[in-house]
Amino acid sequence: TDTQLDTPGLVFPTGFVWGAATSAYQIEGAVSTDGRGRSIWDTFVSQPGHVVNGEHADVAIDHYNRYRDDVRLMADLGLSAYRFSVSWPRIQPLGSGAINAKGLDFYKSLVDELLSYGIDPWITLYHWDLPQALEDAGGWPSRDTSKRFADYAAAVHGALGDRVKNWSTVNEPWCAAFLGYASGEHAPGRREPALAFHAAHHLNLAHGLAVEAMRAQHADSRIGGSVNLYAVTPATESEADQDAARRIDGLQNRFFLDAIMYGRYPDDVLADLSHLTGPEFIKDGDLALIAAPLDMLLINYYSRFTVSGAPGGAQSAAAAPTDSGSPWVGSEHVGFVNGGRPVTSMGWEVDGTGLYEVLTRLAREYPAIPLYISENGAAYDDVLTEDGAVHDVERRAFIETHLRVCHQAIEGGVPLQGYFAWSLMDNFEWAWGYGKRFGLVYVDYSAQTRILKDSALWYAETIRHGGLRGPAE
Ligand code: PNW
Repeated sequence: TDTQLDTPGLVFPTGFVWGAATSAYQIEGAVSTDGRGRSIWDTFVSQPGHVVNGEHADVAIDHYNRYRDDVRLMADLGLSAYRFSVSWPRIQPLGSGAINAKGLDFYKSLVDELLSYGIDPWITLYHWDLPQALEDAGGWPSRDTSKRFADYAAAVHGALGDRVKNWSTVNEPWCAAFLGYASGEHAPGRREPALAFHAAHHLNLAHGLAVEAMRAQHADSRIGGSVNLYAVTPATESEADQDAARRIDGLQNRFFLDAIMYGRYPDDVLADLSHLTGPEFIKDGDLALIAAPLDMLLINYYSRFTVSGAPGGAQSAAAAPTDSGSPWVGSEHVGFVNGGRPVTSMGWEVDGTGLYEVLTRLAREYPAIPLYISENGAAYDDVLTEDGAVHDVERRAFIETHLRVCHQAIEGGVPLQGYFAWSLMDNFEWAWGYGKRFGLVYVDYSAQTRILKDSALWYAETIRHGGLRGPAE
């Protein structure tokens, strides 16, 4: 029987986007095929100590060769949209200049395949695979990289903008800047806190310049940026803990949101960072460019941070698997404490109410703009049973909990218009390698076979029904 009829509140609005997401380096493999250049991740994984077990993504899940089968899987799940990223070094092997037609052809074929099944392609232009040649020229701490990104964005958008409506510029500038250039747990693995701040600004500038370049081409495109937001709570009401929460919220959330939404950096965050570097790298006019009007905001949500100003807390909320510094530039003393919630196999606390806080805060403090959850999901230690199933009850519960929160937020007036699960398939989880599985689809990494986990079957049913059927288990 259809329990949906008994719980009418759980049907999502017509037109709600049901999606799943991936990124190029995490799934494609084929790193030397069809003229692809090297990215900072190719370099980073080749150096010892950066990735658990020395793993790399030369083959990953071979999506470059198996994309037709993978799109058929998406169709089987009934996805209305698929969010993927374009690999910059496939399009411009050295990060600038002539376009590599074969690289572009891959994404044209992928888009055609998606459209043939009625699946809406959502392109992310930058998901961390900077061409190595641009890193050699200074990387994101160099202002020139922002301009190179705008050229690249214009090239991809010019070629695909007639068939792809939804575009996102930079995925999670916080990670690209502070994990890449401060803690060094992500490529390019540099530990230069002041330059990480410069990188963050240039990633914002790259976003703004790319929006401007794309607007001049296809007027009907919908363009947004992707930010990873956290709910942040002080461990206690003490002044020190509240100051710690202000700092982490400032660097993680407000620094990026205030810039792209309002064209300003928060004064308190600038003060937290002022001992590191002078402000000259932020030029007049930059923030106006960064605040180029957007059609939507894409939010990646995973967890809540509970923070303490007392020394002696854990060094990093992200709990990097490799030797690394702190990503919390200017606030290295802040401690991350256990909030007492169940954790995923990343050690990240599961907290749906944090997503509610993030969504309602956006609706309250930032201009009314359509919102999408562009990533939400969890890694668990999946077990493939002898009969070829994966009973990932925890992942299913995780997604269900967060979808309930989405629904509640929509009922409360939050303009949330879609949800993308991270990830469609198990894949290369950056510094953690293949040990952390986020997929709705299980991947056998030696045979390259794909198996729908129980969570995928459940998600497909949810999509078919346009919402959740019964009360949470
Ligand atoms: C996001 N942190 O990464 C990315 O967009 C995905 O590519 C990734 O696979 C997914 O989340 C799961 O990790 C993050 O340390 C990586 O706070 C690290 C952090 C946050 C997000």
